[in-house]
Amino acid sequence: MKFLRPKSKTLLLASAAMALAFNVQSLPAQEKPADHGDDASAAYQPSMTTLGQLQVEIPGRKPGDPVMTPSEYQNANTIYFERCAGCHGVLRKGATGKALTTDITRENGFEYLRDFITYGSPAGMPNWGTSGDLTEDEVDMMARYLLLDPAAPPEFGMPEMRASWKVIVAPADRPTKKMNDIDIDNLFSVTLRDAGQVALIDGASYEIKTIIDTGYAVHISRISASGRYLFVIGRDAKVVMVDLWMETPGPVAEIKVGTEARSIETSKFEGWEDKYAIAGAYWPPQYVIMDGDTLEPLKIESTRGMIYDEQTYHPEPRVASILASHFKPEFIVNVKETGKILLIDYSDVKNLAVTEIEAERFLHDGGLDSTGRYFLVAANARGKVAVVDTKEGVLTALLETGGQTPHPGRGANFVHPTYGPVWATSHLGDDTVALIGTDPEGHPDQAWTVVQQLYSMGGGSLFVKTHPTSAHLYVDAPLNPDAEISGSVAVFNIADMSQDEPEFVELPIVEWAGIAEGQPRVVQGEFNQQGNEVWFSVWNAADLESAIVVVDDKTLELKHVIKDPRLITPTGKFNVYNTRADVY
Ligand code: DHE
Repeated sequence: MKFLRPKSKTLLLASAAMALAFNVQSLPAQEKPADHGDDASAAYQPSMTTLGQLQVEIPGRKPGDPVMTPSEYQNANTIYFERCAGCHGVLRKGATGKALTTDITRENGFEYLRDFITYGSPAGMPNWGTSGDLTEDEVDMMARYLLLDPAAPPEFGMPEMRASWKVIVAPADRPTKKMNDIDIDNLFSVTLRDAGQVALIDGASYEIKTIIDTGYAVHISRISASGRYLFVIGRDAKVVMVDLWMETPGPVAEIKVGTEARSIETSKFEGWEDKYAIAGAYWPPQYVIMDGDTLEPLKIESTRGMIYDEQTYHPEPRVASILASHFKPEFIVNVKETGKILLIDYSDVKNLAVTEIEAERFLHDGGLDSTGRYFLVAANARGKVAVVDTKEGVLTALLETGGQTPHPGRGANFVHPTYGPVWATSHLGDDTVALIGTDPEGHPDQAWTVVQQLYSMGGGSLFVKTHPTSAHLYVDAPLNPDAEISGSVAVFNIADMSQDEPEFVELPIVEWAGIAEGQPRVVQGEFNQQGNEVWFSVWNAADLESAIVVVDDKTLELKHVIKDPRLITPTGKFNVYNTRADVY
């Protein structure tokens, strides 16, 4: 079943949608002043839940400090890390939001802070009080908390990493050949976010082969170049390494690389396959290169330093996406707050050579073009995409996508009927999809420019997807406040893109899943290895039924629904072959 939906231009989202990224059940009552500018992109900010759980003490008191009990300070600290630190920073020195250090907060005073938290601001601060997200007492407590110095979370260096490091099955005790009959290249590692697990699901039979415990609020999976090892990272910065050759694939090593983290990758350059893994942390701001067989931590590098343009010091620049180059023995590490893209040469870890590329602030997610040579990464809060030539090690372009808050995931590569090879990104803040030319040789006039803007179902999109064999581009919108939109996927026919305003069809994925309870969101398409099926997660609240819906890419019809009580909050899906070979 499919139908057309009228095209809408820009659709800004209510702040309620933001909370849904992390808690799909809660839809706070809205009583917003009309001028608030908080949309989906403003609210799609990291929730530093692991940091919020740390036990903290009130830092040394100063004369005039507000009265606060230790338990109030602890509660306020938890709320700060879950809801505020994503924008205002762990140390309150500011990121996309303003700095909230005590020199500033004390100048403004208690009443100003209380009103600001209650009503929000047109610049993007949510109205925590009037939205019902925080009670009056909580707002009062947060205003007092901000008048006290922040409690700096602990560092996490080599002693802490080594203490957390476990080799569960030593390399010598692992199988010397594949011991199962699983078609590993067509296996999907599926994030079960709130369960802290991944499900390994067979791409042909849809059978759940096994469920593996991983880190808290598990985030993404990446695969070693050979396809043998699967690496999973949780938001608590726990990395779990799984051997897919074992009779039943299971963990062979684990480590914690910090307190908060989001990204993991493995070495892919010829001759260096499976040699190293790298993980990046939000806190402390650092990355670590690890042995690819055991996760032994080898080298930790801090990302603290100067912001690329103003050259002022930033104390906590988070590591966002990491990608392995196919052209050099290098990892491409994107440092959010300083706006630097680091090319880390792992051929000599002892004498580490790092090329530092000035790009743009707030780098987030991205992927390679179809040749694997160019890396395109969104500086999402700046509405831009930076393009790095991984062969030459230079910034090739920095362009505006024309939409609000690009969020490509790894993006989508296809051959446009008019403009040749392009890479696509959708946007969190509006319904546009930007198609960027990626062929400087064959289509020099179009290279690194937005050649076409498509209009999809609405704002709140997180991921686009296609496959080299597919004739379609899929665009989700899980953060859109309209249940019909967040429960569907838009599909553009690539051949139609020669028209000025190509239409799309909308697939009612939640309806196909047959889930009546809750307001599940459809998130992240992922193709099977052959490229004839695309899988979507139907992401419901943790205590409600979720599912994975498999769509036939040729007919755009429902092919299969995977349901199982163990499929709790499925979100990202990583097909082993497509992930290791960067097919997207
Ligand atoms: Fe993600 C990728 C950070 C919330 C699902 N996410 C990424 C990457 C980063 C990131 C830096 C790129 C990793 C890489 O390529 O190395 N994500 C963040 C956040 O900071 C944020 C906004 C808030 C947070 O507190 O974590 C966030 N992410 C989410 C979700 O709520 C999602 C939708 C559901 C979930 O499981 O958590 C989510 N993020 C994903 C997925 C990818 C991802 C599925 C990988 C996409 C791919 O195709 O590779």
